[in-house]
Amino acid sequence: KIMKKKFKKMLLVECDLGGPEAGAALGPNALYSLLGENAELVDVIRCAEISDCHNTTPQAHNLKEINDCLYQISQSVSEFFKKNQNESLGIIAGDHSTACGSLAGLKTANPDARIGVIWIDAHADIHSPYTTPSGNVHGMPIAAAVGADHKKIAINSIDQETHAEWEKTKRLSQSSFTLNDLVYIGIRDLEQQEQEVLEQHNIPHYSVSSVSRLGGTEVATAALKYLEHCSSIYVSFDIDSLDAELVPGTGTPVTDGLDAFNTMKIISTLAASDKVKLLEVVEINPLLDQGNKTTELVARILEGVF
Ligand code: 4U7
Ligand code: MN
Ligand code: MN
Ligand code: MN
Repeated sequence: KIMKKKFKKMLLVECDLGGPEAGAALGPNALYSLLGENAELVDVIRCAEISDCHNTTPQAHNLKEINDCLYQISQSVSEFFKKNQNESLGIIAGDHSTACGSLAGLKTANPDARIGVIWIDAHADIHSPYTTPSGNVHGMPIAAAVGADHKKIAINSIDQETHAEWEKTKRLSQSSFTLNDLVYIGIRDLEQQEQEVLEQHNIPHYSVSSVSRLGGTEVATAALKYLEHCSSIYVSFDIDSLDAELVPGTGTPVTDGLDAFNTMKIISTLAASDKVKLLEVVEINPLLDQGNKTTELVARILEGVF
């Protein structure tokens, strides 16, 4: 059976500065090495190592170095889309903090595009330094991408350096989309502040139980329909959307997650849409894995598209 894979061209982003521990920076290479020889490497971006960071930003750990990485990602992604107008790009990244850089790149290449976002995750990733309980930037990429602060519902006060770096993050992130053009799939571990933002903006969400009830194909089709008015679509696949038992090799596993079959259906249905230009896979941590269990499962889920 000869099948042309949609996301044949790949960008690797080796970063683990946004998560609670080191190791996610090794995820991209681990997954890439399981893909067939059809995969074509566009670029590899290496973030600073955790041990080299001074971490002077307590409400957003390592944000200075993460900003350097976001800049490089944005450059690389926009260059790709400027050169390859009608093509699609697959990204394998480390922790999820880098996703706003990918979105910024897509936006920069096509400033007039209305970008829709499908976020498959156990988490909503919509914290800002003002609301984060952990200071981990992988919980903040959506807030960064839309330029939101949630100051009114703050639980943290921000020191000067965190403030300055966060302003830079938002600037780099370009306000690449708006919360009217966001759909979540699989979220189930949210803080109250995140819940409030979701309610306030009426952001639609397909729960794990709705995925089991309706099936992955139906849910993906409904998500695409919701974003009908968008001209291009970005998909973020955080592997912790899958059930914790299936993915021991991730930093923030959550029980009662998606099953592999429906997740594969979701991904392949989304990939079949011409509007889906960018699919990003994140949060594999080989140092936490049982053997190669997590990476192998993710490779199987992505088999038809990567
Ligand atoms: B991921 C968390 F508090 N919300 O902000 C936080 F539960 O990219 C988790 O989705 C964030 O894996 C998880 O630290 C970020 C926590
Ligand atoms: Mn997550
Ligand atoms: Mn995430
Ligand atoms: Mn995680």
